[in-house]
This record gives sequence, C-alpha cells and structure tokens, in this order.
Amino acid sequence: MRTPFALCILLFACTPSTDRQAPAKEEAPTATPANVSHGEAPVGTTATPAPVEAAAPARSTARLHRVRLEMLDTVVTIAEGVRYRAWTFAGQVPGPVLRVTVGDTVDFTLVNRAMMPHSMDFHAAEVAPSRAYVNVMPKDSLHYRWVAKVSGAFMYHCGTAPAAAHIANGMYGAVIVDPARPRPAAREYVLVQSEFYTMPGAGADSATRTLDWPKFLSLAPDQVTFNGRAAQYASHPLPAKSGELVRFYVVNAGPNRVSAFHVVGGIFERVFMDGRSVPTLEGVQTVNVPVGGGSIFEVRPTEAGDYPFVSHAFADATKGAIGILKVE
Ligand SMILES: [Cu+2]
Repeated sequence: MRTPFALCILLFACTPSTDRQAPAKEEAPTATPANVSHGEAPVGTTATPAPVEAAAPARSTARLHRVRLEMLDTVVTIAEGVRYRAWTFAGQVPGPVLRVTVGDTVDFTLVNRAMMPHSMDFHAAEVAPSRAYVNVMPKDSLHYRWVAKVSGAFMYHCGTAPAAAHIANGMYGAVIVDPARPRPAAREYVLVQSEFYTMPGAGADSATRTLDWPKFLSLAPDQVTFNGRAAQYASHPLPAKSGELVRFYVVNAGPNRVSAFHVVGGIFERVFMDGRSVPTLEGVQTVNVPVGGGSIFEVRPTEAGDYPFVSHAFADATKGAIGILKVE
C-alpha cells in the first residue's frame, strides 16, 4: 500500500535528529559533471606519451630468453603529485613486461639489491615453488629455468611472506605467452591493474607515502591504477585507429580488488581468459579479471572518438582505474 504523502512528511519530520547530524567525512561529489562519458578523470591528448608505456613489447622470435631482474627499493609516482616508497622489480611498478612464445625457455636470474628477502613467482611457469619460488637474501641471487607451456596473460610477483605486503608495495608484473601460431595482427596494450593503500611516511620523509596496513585489511585503497599510476591513460590516452583490432592484455595484480574490465562504447569481440587458446567468451561487455589472473580482450572501435576503459567497479574507476582509448 502506498504511503500517503502527508504521512511521508510527518515521518521525515519525526526522524531523530541524530540521523542528520555531522556529514560523513567523504561526501559524494556535487560538481557539474564533465561533458564526456565517464568523466571521472580529465582527458588529455596523445601528444605526449604516458609516464608508463602501455604498448605491448613486440612478439619475440628468440627461443631462449635470458632474463635478469634486480629487486630494489625506490620511490615511484602512483598518482599526479603522489610519491610512494615502493619495493620493485627493476626499479619500476609494475616490473618489466616479459613476452615469450609457447615452447620458449626462460633462463631467469633474480638479484636482490634491496633490504630484505624477496622472491619471484611466475604464474606462467609450472615448477615446484619449494625449489624456484624461494627467498633470495639481500646481496644474494637465484637462478632457475622454466618453459612456457601455456599461452595467455599472466601475473608474476614476489611471494615472500607476507606476500600481501610485497605485492601491495609494488612487486608484480605481467608475462605474455604467445601461442606458437601468432594471434591476428592488432594494436596491443598491456594493462596491469593494482591498488595502493597509503599513509604518510615516517619522520622527515612524510611526503613520501608508505603502506597503510589497516587500509589494506579493510580493502580501502587510495589509488587503483593501470600500470602503477592513477588515471595516467586518461591524461595521456592510448591511440588507436578506426576499425583497427585493439588487443588488451589485462593482468590484475590486486592485491585485493577484482577488475571488472569494460570498454565504454565497445563490445569485446573475443575474450581469452587466462591461458585459453580459444576464446572463452565472444560478444561480451564486461569481464572480471580475478586478483592474480589475466585475460586477453579484443575490441574493434569503428567510430572516431574517446572510448574510456575502466574497471566497472566504480569506486575503483574513481580512484584511478580508468583510461581512454582515443580512436582516430
Ligand atoms: Cu618481495
């Protein structure tokens, strides 16, 4: 039964005043929205490249890949004007993209130039973790080999306990494993989604932020990023051409938030989840990439314009999991 209008007014008037006391700390935005779909972040031009390259490295023809990664502590920028004291592979967050082909051997050396033990866990490898994914002490190194047997987009990360802290501090990256028969030609981008949970650093270094453990446990990140920097591909859109096949290799490093990957204005022609060599899905709008997972997305925009790509979990898009594919 519908509540009479007068009764509604009465109920509202009788609402205990405690319900309308001091506003919450975080208020929903009330400003006039940008005149662009998904205007969560200002859209720039393609005139200057983004701080972190998103273009995928070229497919390799080498069958043996000698990869040497140094782990070191460094300060990185995770959003415009926001610096973070990170633990890294090769001094960057995410670490370098590694690209190999099914059947290739990765001859891997891990060097620890940081202050504490670290390790490396390749999701693209099938090895005994107790042999390969072991701690490397500071000033020490580790060497092992693995063969890429399954194609797909894979995460790699430090697995040293607490892995939560090592991943939250920036120790992750992506491996692309190509099928032996190459995928169709496309414009290719790699996006590693991840979160940062931050608080001011100690003492004189308060301007550089560090990991906030209670925020981490509460799943309340300050930034959610593609390739380690909030909204960098909105301010520096990724170019594409009308009618061109665009392929996104999306790896979700987390450490906590599922990515609901979506391209506004597009429908994915094909999605290859994890190591699937045949499409898992065709003609889909949004597909979750689980934490610790990766998928390959193919979309073909046919009209010139700006196409936002987001995690459709919109708290995360608001915190930086947003970019623009600029189609010309
Ligand atoms: Cu580590």
